[in-house]
Amino acid sequence: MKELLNKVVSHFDINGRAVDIKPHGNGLINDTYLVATEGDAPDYVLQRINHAIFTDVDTLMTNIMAVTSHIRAKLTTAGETDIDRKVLTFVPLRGEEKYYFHDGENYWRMMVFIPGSHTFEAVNPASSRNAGRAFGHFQAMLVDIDADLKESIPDFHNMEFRLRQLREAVAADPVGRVAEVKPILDELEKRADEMTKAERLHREGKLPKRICHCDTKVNNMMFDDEGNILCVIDLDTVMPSFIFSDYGDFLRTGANPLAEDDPDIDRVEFDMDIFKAFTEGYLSSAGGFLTPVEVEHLPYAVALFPYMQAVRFLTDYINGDTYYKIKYPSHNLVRTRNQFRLLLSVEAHTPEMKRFIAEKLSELQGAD
Ligand code: GN1
Ligand code: MG
Repeated sequence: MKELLNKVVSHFDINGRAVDIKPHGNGLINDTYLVATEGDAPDYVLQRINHAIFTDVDTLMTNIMAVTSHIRAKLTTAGETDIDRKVLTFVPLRGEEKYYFHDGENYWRMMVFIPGSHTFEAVNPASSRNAGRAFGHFQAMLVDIDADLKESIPDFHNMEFRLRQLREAVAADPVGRVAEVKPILDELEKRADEMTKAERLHREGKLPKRICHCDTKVNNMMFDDEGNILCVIDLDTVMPSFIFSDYGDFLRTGANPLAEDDPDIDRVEFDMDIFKAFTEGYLSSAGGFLTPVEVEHLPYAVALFPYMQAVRFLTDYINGDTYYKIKYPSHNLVRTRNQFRLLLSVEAHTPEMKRFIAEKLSELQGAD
């Protein structure tokens, strides 16, 4: 493995000589390594792109390069400092304007490691407010991008599609797990109509797609030593989607005091302080471009992501764990139960969320 990693690194146009390569981070999809270099040269992050999931690596890297260069230009125009820590820098291959390497079997890419940056698995109200502002800002900067971004995973956050996949898995029942999960399946089915609302609104021309990050879980964000957000990472899923993707998926992880796979689900409780702080931050930077329909459906987005994730984890469990990395046989079922419990808590807090958003909006409008 070491030899392969060294060989892969040698194809990229990095500064300095790589002296150490070790596994890095907690992603469920790609394999990530930290590449330390000699002397003053920057360190790098090397990733093997999961080609079974991202089947069109060229589209994916084209999206990422379009988005990062657009953001870089925006930050420059706005007179920001320290830009190299606020947007990812990808490394080209030696002698080629190409940003990924195919070794015949696997696809790889490299980016500059941002010094003094950290990821976290949990947030507090202050860092959530920063995160809200950062994701609102991320979407706002991309509102006017004129590159034609494609979906790197078709129908990625399409709830109708995710339910179809679940129903196909149930019908096939390839490893005989359906009987065991019947009660939770029924609960999910009960909510199917309500949860597919976004697709209907879109078909009726009432809800736009915009460029979103689509994987805004807490550990996909880089913070500096003071707890300020530097930038968002894990850009594979940047694509056109409903703004709900980024708003809802952050709260799915940020406002759950437990990890998404913690089996102690009686302790799952949607954290309203995190919700309030994140929403305030988000509205402060995204409020300017959001339409009334988008704002009205923010509480729907908060429920949609635990629901969608429960559907996706359960589908993978029924299919015999072919998508997410697992550590033990019932891992995907434990994740499903955790996410479903979170959904119940979100449902209980929905009236309070609606009141809070209405209040914030009237404050924002009053401030105009
Ligand atoms: C995956 O790659 P990672 O671990 O950040 C997944 C997300 C899920 C998440 C659940 C491409 O994200 O959609 O929300 O796991 N990414 C893909 O933890 O499926
Ligand atoms: Mg990640």
